[in-house]
Amino acid sequence: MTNFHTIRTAPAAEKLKILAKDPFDLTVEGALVENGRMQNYICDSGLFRLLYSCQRVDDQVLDGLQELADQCGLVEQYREMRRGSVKNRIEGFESEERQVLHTSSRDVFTSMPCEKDASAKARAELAKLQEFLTDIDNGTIANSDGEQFTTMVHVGIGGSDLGPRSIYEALKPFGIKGRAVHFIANVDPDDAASVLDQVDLKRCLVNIVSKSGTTLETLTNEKLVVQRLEAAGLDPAKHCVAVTGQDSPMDNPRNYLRSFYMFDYIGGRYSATSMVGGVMLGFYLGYDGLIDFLKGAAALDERAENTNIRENLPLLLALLGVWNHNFLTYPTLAVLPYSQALHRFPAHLQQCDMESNGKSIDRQGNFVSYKTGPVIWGEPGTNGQHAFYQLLHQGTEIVPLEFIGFHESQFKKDIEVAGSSSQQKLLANMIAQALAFACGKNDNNPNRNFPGNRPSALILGERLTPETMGALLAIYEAKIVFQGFCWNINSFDQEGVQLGKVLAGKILELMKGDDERPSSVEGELLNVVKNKILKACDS
Ligand code: G6Q
Repeated sequence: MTNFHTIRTAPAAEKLKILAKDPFDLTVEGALVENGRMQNYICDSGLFRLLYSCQRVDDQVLDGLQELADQCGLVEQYREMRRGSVKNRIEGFESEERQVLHTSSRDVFTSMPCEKDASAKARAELAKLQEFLTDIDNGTIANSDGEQFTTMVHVGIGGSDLGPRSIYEALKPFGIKGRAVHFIANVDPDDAASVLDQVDLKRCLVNIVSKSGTTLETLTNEKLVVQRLEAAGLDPAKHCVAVTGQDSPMDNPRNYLRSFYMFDYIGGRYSATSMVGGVMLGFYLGYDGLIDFLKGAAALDERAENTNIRENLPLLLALLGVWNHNFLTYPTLAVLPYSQALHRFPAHLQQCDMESNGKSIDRQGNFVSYKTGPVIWGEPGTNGQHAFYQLLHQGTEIVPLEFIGFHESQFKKDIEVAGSSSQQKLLANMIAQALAFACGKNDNNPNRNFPGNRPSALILGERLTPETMGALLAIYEAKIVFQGFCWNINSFDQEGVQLGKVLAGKILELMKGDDERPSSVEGELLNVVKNKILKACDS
């Protein structure tokens, strides 16, 4: 791997620190329109455009961010990643030592697949899936009464749930008529019960998704579903499908109608375009719909290799994020889709971004002396406007914002009320908010004064379809990876979630073995401390 600068060592970072002392003032009259700012500060990625005139940047800052990207070799590292370099590692310490090839699950749709073996494996899984879906469609695969499967219950958690679920929610209007998908993630038995009570198990395929094949929640829920199938007189092996890693404890094709694979070079939170999301989306959208989704992501991956930040949407979004977080020192980022269909997308981004970039040591194992990933949160607009926007407008915390919007609605079922359609009202609100946050409003009444200079970016697409959803997903995946490279952290492991898993396992063991079990949670807590379980996890 080539040695690149990082945000700590890059000369451009020093320049940006100075520029950050006097950032562009959005509240000055005419500031947003001077020098063609509104027209110039647009980055076009084909399926999406990024409008960034409401950021506190000018040409000098953008030049500085370009230098930072060049000095840190952000695009070079992204290219290396797509071609199979071992990016999931911490030098000199035991770590996962893996390639990072989530893009391989869609790069068969690019002009030149990047890593031959991974592309071939992705192609093979897709071919298997296509055959499976055809058999479901033509009734070769059916239930014991010869009836078609109409419903899929997707069982998985974390990366095996959040991405797929948010995409399913986003693409509901594009499903095959008569089909539906339900999700079970939480080990809370009420989650499974509420889903299983509302489906006709006879017509259900159950998709058990776990890369490791060892996740407590998923294995528990699998047992629960299997029990329910058996109780209904159904053969689980004729209803259940598995998506797992090759050779995982779940890799046992005899237990399943079909087994699909994902690979160790695809991290859970980056796995939505692999079979982890693919089986469910293929069932719901049909094979062609799934391919449109993958093509959208692939198109974006290719464009993310452009070294010019003004032409590379995810790279620019990443650098604007670094500017806001590291140089202007804003601690969080809100993603606000003005699209109800994207209501679970912020939850997916929360995982993808915070699990990837919530790190305090660099790729050489040193504690970092600068901020890494921000706290990510968000909700759809306009709903959020009637809730937390008060703090965004007038609170003491400045929160950079990423708005996501579409020109057209998905269902195209819209009416005109008071001279405008609902879609127009939605977009008008988004634009109004961006301008209000940027420009503020002077008022002699301090309680009605809006300080402005609250930066935002608009990510705009034509319509939310399988293809644009794929592109949007890939924009954020690439953004997260670019930021991780800039901060010189490993965005591909998640040691931080391991401790809780180990500890929960030990506490469960303790609960099982204790004849005189405490009758309350407080009692359980005391028991854990007395038994020095936390200490035991040190070793
Ligand atoms: C994602 C994380 C984590 C993982 C879940 C489920 O990057 O590793 O969220 O996806 O813990 O893991 P399994 O797919 O192995 O069940």
